[in-house]
Amino acid sequence: MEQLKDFTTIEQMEADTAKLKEMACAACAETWEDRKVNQTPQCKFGEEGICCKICSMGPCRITPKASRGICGADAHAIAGRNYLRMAAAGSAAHSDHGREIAHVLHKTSPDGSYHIRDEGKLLRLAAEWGVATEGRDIYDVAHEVAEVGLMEYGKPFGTLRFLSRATDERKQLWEELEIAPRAIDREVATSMHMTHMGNTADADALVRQSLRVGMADGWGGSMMGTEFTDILFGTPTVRATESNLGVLEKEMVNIIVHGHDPAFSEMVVVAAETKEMIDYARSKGAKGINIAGLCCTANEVTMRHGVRMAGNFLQQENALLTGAVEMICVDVQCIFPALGPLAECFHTKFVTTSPVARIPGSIYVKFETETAMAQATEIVRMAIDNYENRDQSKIFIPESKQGAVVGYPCEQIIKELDGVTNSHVDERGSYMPAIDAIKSGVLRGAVAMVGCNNPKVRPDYSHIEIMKELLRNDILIVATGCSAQAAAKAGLLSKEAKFLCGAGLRRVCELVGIPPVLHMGACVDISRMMLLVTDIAKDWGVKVTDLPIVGCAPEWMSEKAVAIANYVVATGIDTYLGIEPQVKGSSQMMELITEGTRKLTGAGYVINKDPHELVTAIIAGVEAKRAALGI
Ligand code: BF8
Ligand code: SF4
Repeated sequence: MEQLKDFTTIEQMEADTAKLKEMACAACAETWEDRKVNQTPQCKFGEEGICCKICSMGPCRITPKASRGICGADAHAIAGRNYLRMAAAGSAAHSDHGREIAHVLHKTSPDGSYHIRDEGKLLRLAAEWGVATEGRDIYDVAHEVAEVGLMEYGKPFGTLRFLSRATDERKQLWEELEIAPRAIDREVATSMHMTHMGNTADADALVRQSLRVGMADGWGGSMMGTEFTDILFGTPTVRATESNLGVLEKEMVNIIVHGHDPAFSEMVVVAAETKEMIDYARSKGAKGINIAGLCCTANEVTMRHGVRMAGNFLQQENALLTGAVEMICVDVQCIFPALGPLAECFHTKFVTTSPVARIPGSIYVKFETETAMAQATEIVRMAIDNYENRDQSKIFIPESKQGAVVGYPCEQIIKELDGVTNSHVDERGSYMPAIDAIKSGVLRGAVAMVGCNNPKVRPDYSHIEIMKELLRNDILIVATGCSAQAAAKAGLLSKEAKFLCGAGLRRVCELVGIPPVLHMGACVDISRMMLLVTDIAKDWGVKVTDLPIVGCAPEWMSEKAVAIANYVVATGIDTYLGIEPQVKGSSQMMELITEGTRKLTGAGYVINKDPHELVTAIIAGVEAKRAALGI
């Protein structure tokens, strides 16, 4: 008899947090919940995007009696410039992460810390970029591919190479709109230039540049980050893992890797698996070493090693509050500076590794590619040495955890589909089985669930509620980032989640042998989603904008999310947001990001703070696309 699995509910997750909060009070520690109270009410001008401090004549704020800043900039110019700066910062962050990975690829060698794991992918990319491979050493090819990739950041002429992967319709449109991104750094610099005092004050032009700088990320830096990470550490394949704080082990040395760039965490994982380190941990009275991940670093290492996920963004403090973490080792992005003072309330060692993310209260170990493995081993040793400093009275590890199946990049999705129908038509394979399922109505469509969680709303609630409703309505989900981890915590990445699905989606899951929410990776891997949608459109023979496929970021918070939302919309995919972009003080900006871009790219934002209303809008949007296709 089939049984409904015991899925962790949001209430159970909140009960765990409440108990951990008690531990925090006992340890005199402060968490984001306390700081949120201190920050309430939040600044209205900031919230509406109508505070400007880009020159020292300001700050200027738009009010009923002051409709312009001192220079004459109005609400539309101010909100538009702030918005573009967010997109530019987000693009810069993702793309700089991609650049770091390119440098690691450039340093690979047979006897170094970093090797080529996916030769096939490297050779395919070399062919795509016209890099000679015949009779050459694979490492020579890798170094040249890395150099060509690095040139994408600063080349003086032309547009980005990866744009050639898009549909002809998109390529032509981007050229016509003059939003095809040139060199990645150039789009970031141009955005900063445009928003300097005394430059663009026209909201429409600012939104167009937001699309362009966003695409420099999605079809540039992020895509490169994804491709090069696959080449270095292997293209992910399906793996079983677990998620939530219950993955921390009472009798093992717990090391958490947190951030985004997997170059160093990969080494930490490898070092922790060596006999030398395991023996050392045992000699200190631990049963072994337990590596767990947070945020997108977790997504990266879970897809390639099955490393378990301790949780997503707003769970980073909770992890330390368990009192059972010997070390939290971070790289870049989404790291609370609060971890410094918080770690001091416990025995936890807080290690920062990147000059890009220096944080007071941490031990700084500057990660170098040449010495990565030796440094990782030292760090693991430091964590083991810290095991004996645990204060047993401060330990509480919640039991909640769920099984998850992860690792569905495009290659894996194709492989699963091929397994069902043998539809392999060319080197890439075909999405026709999925397309047929959508055409017949067995699947109504697909939604890409992405993005952070955010204290502005009940954390994870919107992600989970929206996903469950989509599954009930036979809508397949692909997920990345903290959204994928919210799904994992709620059991939605398990194959048993098919019991939450409508009859059609459940049948597909059973036939193909997949969970109904497919984990595609970290936030840089939203670039995988762009290629997935592009290739589905090509196989189907329709435009991207015609597909019953949309994106949703119900709890987004970061500037990276603004960059992402812009490239998703530029790619022709409607994007449903549960948090309002900070432009409400400008009627023009609100119109431009919802309806204005629709006239340009065929897609725009739909914004609704109520998750139930938002999912109703998503389903209506998917059904409207179906109706327009006549299916
Ligand atoms: O890059 S979803 S909170 S962890 S920004 Fe950060 Fe947001 Fe999480 Fe990954 Ni993406
Ligand atoms: Fe004020 Fe204009 Fe300076 Fe902004 S750029 S701070 S609106 S004077």
